[in-house]
Amino acid sequence: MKITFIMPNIGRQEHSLYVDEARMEPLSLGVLAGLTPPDVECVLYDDRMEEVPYDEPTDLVAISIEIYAARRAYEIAAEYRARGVPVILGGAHVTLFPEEGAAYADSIYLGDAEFRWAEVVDDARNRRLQPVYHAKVGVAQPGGVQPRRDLFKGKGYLPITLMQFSRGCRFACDFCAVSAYFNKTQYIRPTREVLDEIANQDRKYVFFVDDNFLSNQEAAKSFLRDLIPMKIRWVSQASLDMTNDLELMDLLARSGCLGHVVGFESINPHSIKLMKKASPNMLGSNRWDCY
Ligand code: B12
Ligand code: SF4
Repeated sequence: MKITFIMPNIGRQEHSLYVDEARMEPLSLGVLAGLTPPDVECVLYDDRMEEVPYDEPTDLVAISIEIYAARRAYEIAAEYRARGVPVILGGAHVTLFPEEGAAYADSIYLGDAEFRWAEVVDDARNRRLQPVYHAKVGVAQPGGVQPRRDLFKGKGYLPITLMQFSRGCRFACDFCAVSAYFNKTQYIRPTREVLDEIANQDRKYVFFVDDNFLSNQEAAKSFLRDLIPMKIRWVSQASLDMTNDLELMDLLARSGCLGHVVGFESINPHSIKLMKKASPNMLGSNRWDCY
């Protein structure tokens, strides 16, 4: 059996003025391939980096969708389905808008792949793919499953390794897909599994693609103490309340942190309050502040 994993672009030049050139490895598909039984052949095509070879024989096409690439994903799905190849769609956008995705695929998968992907593969192998798979969300790669990073080789990605220390975030910003997808909860991986994943790849630069690396500051501090001996350089995404804790700031620096993407969203306190960007309880005071 052969599965073709596809990461769609925002659009192709002939259809769209904007083409994503982020050139970062698609971790979701690496994880999916890592969860796939070893007797299944896995190939990966990244529409952002290369042409998708629609006529190459395959038994199942699995596409990961974030909202900005949905239209392009449906175009790709249509090409494969016209050739009689079954298509399954998954990812944050499909999970949050299942009716839309279902109109363009043989099957949709709602939630994190870890929980039911093996069952999907078994169903596809036996030609009994179900129209929808409902799965939970939560801890990444239980048991230390390693993403298939070999599938990224030779495609021209930036030399930085993407991985996760956690998924989700405890905050309730009402514009945020992460808050809706993870229901205002952060799920943290066992430290040993993350350290093993760092050791199993050969780059010095890591992007922890956590939604809010510092959502639980005490857990983050414990992880950072163990990260120091790994001697990597890393970046992530985190909320601004980190600056209240000098011990945390020190551990960030000592563990090799080069910076965080921080969502300020607005400099207008009224706008911040309207979008529930932070609550007085979270701040431990009556102030509404920028997170
Ligand atoms: C890393 C990241 C980026 C990186 C790009 C990474 C890359 N490889 O190119 C950067 C920083 C560049 C980026 C940019 C943007 N991003 Co971004 N990004 C993320 C982030 C934080 C992590 C993605 C990731 O790797 N997750 C790790 C993998 C393992 O998890 P996963 O993708 O959720 O996949 C799991 C499940 O969803 C499921 N699954 C996924 N696909 C499939 C497919 C199948 C078939 C199955 C069965 C299951 C399945 O199983 C997987 C394993 O459990 C997500 C947040 C998030 N939690 O996903 C936002 C997120 C995807 N980004 C988002 C946005 C809006 C953007 C931007 C538009 C922001 C902006 N305004 O510029 C840009 C657009 C980028 C572009 N294409 O031009 C939104 C998308 C909203 C939505 N509803 O889809 C998210 C969800 C963040 C948010 N707070 O809402 N991003
Ligand atoms: S702090 Fe960031 S990740 Fe958390 S809910 Fe708000 S916008 Fe989303």
